[in-house]
Amino acid sequence: MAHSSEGSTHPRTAARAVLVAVHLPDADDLEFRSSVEELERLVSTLGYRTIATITQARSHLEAAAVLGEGKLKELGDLTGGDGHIGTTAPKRKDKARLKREAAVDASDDEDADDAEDEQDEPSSSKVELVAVDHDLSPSQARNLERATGAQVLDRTGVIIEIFHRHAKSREARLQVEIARLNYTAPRMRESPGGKERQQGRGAGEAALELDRRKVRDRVAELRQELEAVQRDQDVRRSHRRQARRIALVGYTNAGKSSLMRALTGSDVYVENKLFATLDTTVRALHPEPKPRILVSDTVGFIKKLPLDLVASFKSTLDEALEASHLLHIVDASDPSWNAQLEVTHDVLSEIGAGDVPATLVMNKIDRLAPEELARLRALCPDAWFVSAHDPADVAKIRERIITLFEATYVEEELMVPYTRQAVLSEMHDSGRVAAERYEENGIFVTYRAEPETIARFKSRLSK
Ligand SMILES: Nc1nc2c(ncn2[C@@H]2O[C@H](COP(=O)(O)OP(=O)(O)OP(=O)(O)O)[C@@H](O)[C@H]2O)c(=O)[nH]1
Ligand SMILES: [Mg+2]
Repeated sequence: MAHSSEGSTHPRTAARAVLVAVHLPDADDLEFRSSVEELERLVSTLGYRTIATITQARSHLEAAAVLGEGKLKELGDLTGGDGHIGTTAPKRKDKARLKREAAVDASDDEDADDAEDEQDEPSSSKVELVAVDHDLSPSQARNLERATGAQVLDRTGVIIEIFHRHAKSREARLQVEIARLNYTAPRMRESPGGKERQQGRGAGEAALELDRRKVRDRVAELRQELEAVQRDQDVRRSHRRQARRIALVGYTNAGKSSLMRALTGSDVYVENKLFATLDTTVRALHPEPKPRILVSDTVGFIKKLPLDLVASFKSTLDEALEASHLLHIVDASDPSWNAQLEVTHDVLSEIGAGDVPATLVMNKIDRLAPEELARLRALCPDAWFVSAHDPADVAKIRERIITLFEATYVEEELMVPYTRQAVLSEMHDSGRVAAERYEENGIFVTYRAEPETIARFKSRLSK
């Protein structure tokens, strides 16, 4: 698969993680594998090296511990936990009983052993993170923590943690902090270390309630701060509203920032990791056409993007909403590009950008075999096929972007009096001056621009 080797780029000394995934009947094989692989990349973005993946085919997610008893024990062996979800340590088992359990695990249909488990580490290594490729209830997470002795995060938790570590702008930081507190509040528990035992259970619960209230107050405080920041942003944005702009949107790692770099000559951050970009960047298309066109690079989407984060990133993505056109970037070399395309469509409709005109850009074609490229071209005849790494392709995209805007142009002749030559120079910046005729009363300009732009100049010149 396209990214299979990229998740383990960490040195052997990096903190270790074990992945847990349940293969539910509604997921096909490719879906399941790419989801696990994506989780590995997410965990890698957090700085962990995945040493093993525990997978299990089941008909549903078991309420208490996600995994069946045998798999849970296997997980415990890997992490150094006892593999039990009870609060007390299990009784020492005799060999015969262990054998019996192993047999039950292997023969049980529901908990069918999956041959996919990969292990490249002795079981004694300390594992710091167990990442589960499903949403966990707070009690499931707690149970798994008990069984493994490691920190347990579900997909949402991993994604929030990445956003938390990497968000840079004030707005993004506030938004992530809110999402993070909302995620952790229900997962808070009475502080460990026997506080309850000393003070009695009631006191522990009261302390927990107090902590939760503090979290709620903090969230309210952060929301107020966020509103203030957003008011500021809106003022700044309204200055840009006139500008012609496109937004690069798409699945994480599709190559949005690479295209942004190439199209604008800027040095935005590009990296082969998920969620390299968390803030929107706006730059002018370069070399600059007249009028100039602004390009926004946006945060990438991912499947099961926590709703809370979609909501909180809505304002970051509002940039995309303001664009007159979206370039929907797809990593054509990823076997699950189609599913990724769906996810982006869904999130765009969720944030109300479903109707913004969009062009599909199939990126990374340098990684495709000629037959595969031909197949995709036939499948998506209207898409632009490019490699962000190929300057000729980038030049082609630039021309096409300009054409996109000029398609909405209309032509009209305007008369600019000799005393208003400043207006003429503004007209040059906002559209195309096709011809100029110097007459007695002024300059007759054959002008091509957007209808609103023409109307604006006409009204100014009539005053
Ligand atoms: N081979 C190849 N690699 C590409 C191409 N475009 C981007 N990449 C690589 O893909 C990886 C991700 O690129 P980015 O531009 O950071 O992707 P992004 O869509 O901005 O990702 P996020 O910010 O995480 O959402 C980087 O390693 C790029 O070098 C391409 O056309 N061909
Ligand atoms: Mg990016």
